[in-house]
Amino acid sequence: MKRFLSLSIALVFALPAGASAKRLDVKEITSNSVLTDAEKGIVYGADNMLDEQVATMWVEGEGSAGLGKYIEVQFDGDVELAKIRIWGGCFIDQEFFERHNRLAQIELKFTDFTSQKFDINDEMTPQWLELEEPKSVDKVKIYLRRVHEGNTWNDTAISQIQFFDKGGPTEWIEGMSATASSEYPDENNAYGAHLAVDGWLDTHWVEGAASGDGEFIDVDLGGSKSLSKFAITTGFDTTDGLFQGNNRAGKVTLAFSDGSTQKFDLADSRGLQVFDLKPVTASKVKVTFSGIRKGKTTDDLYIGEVRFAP
Ligand SMILES: [Ca+2]
Ligand SMILES: [Ca+2]
Repeated sequence: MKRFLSLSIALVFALPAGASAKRLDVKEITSNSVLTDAEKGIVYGADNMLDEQVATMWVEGEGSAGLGKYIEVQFDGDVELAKIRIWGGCFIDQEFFERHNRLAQIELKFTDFTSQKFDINDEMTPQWLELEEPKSVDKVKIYLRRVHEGNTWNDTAISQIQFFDKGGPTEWIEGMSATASSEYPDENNAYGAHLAVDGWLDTHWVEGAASGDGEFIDVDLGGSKSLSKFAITTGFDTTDGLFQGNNRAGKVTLAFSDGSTQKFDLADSRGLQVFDLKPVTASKVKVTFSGIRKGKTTDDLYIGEVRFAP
């Protein structure tokens, strides 16, 4: 069996206590410097910072580290910007993180001509940057000021960026952990159950039994939580071809730790599918898959993300 995904990701996100803010919608994100790999046909554009994929990133296109270049973020109207969470490097794995430049300092410039600088630690974890006080803005420019130098390439990467206001509920519960009925064996643990709750759409749990029918993921919510929404991606949904090539789930059953269950039919499509839950309070959820739709090339079920919202 051929495996296409070579990411060996063992990210455990250290999620700080600041995770209780509402995410702000970005209308457009651009940069005045973008790396293009003409040979491979890859553009490391700024929108790669919004796609929730760990394997895609913005990279500045200068021969240098890109200091002085900027990213421009246009929000969907006026927002109260209070916090930024940034993955300021290449987050594919620790080796690639160290080979590229990582952010050491950025400067935010606002349309009222004020600005604020932020120092960023050289750690492979998303970092929270808090404004001195929340600011009403419709756009912001983010300038590269200093980097931690890569040991191989003088290229500065940002894998993901998110913007938040001060209050409001978290969109999805973070800091969940997971185990599974089986895992596709891999020495780098590249298909483990933790990859179904890591926040990245392009990392997947893959079962290690037969077709995936009756296989399950046990999700630990990290404490008793009131739940109102459930979301899931099914299949190897990075591309249409990979999606068709591998098994997808057609049905999912959620068994909550309070003893109740809820069932959902899944569309046979790529991307996040979001469902309203009948209100339920639980600390754990067993997520069981059935109604398997068979792939053209392998008989393995892929699940990219399982999410719950308060
Ligand atoms: Ca990305
Ligand atoms: Ca994932």
